[in-house]
Amino acid sequence: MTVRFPENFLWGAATAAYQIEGAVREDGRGESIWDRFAHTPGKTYQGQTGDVACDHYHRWEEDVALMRELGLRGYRFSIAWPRIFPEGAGKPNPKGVDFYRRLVEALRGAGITPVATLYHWDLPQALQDRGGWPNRETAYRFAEYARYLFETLGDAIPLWITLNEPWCAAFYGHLTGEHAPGIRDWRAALAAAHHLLLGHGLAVRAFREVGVRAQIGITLLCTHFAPATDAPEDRAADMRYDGFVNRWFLDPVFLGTYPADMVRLYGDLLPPDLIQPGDLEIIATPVDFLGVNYYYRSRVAHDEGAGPLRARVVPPTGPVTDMGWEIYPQGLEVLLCRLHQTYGNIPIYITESGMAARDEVGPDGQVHDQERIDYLRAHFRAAHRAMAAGVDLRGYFVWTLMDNFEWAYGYSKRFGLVYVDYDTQRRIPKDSAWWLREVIRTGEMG
Ligand code: IFM
Repeated sequence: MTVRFPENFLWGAATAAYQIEGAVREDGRGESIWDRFAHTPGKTYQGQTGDVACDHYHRWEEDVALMRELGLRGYRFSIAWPRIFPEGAGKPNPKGVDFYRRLVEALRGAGITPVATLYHWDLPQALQDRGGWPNRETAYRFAEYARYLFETLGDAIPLWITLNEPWCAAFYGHLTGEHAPGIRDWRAALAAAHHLLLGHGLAVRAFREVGVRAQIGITLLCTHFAPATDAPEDRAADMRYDGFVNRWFLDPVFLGTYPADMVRLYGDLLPPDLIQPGDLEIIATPVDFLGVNYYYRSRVAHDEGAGPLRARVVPPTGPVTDMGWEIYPQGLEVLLCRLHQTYGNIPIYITESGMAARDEVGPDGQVHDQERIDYLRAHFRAAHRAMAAGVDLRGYFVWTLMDNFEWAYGYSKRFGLVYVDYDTQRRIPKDSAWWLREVIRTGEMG
């Protein structure tokens, strides 16, 4: 059955600064926690770093031309805080701002809507040295950085996103330690999560105060959880995991409260002075839209020995991507409908969705990634069903424009619509990129 998307649906692709830009020591950029982390032995696959990545900092014109050729209507990128404030605060670096100004102008000239994320995990190392996100002060530095960008680039960018996946920044960064800054401590992780949210709320307030003629939202990792079995203890474990990943961020932003069941569960891990009077009002400052990053389903089982959550994710039963993530498109539909029912009729963009595959350049010089086409088609259909059920979905950004630095996995995972040959930096659009171009051009999909 052919499905049709609205004329003004914002189809695009997404990237993040540290994953594509390279040029980490150029034009006054300061060190970020990811520079420090990736250069620490044992932290990333084969010690790989974002030093060069896709060399986008030098090739951005070619990349914008490519996006235009692929018919993208929107491009979601992130701004590297240490390019703007090399020391995290203080004197801004004009060369950093100029880079993004040129990029935004070129995108607009190519008819592509720029969508900017202010924080996609590259905290200036100077702020980490003062305690990083577990330190409340970082939220205020973030709001200052955000305000400066609103004042300089505000109206040129129609859609602003404060944070990308604060769950990952807080818990991969401060609980499991698999991401920068590599800390392993529940209290630090929960403090980081709260201060990320506080920084988000302060930034939204700054946006309104500056009077930017644009919209602002937040991007959250939204996972579809399901109990591993029908047993009551697995169902309860599923609820806890959902509280841990989804509700801990959605509830404060949209309801102005932390979920009571999780507050009880965390108990002493939340020190009494962490959530200060007035914080939740700031965090719940109304946003214009929600950005949803959806990748997979996770099935959850009760596990008494699994820390405060007493729950663990069990191995998937269905087909998986090269990340081992279960391919479960119907989860996107369920999730979107649930967001709509629980949090109201908020406009939503899918700000990331996509898959890693073992892509290779074939003898014909092309990359035939049929499995990615199948993945995208199934997820677009799920999104379309949610729209038919009343969800105000405004756009869909595929993760990611081109293969890039997949954090701790280095360059070993390829998520791109465009293949990158890292030796030559040659870009080769995969079959999925040409397929997506047709979907965008026709507005429909069979
Ligand atoms: O590459 C990441 C991205 O930076 C954030 N969301 C998930 C993607 C795939 O892991």
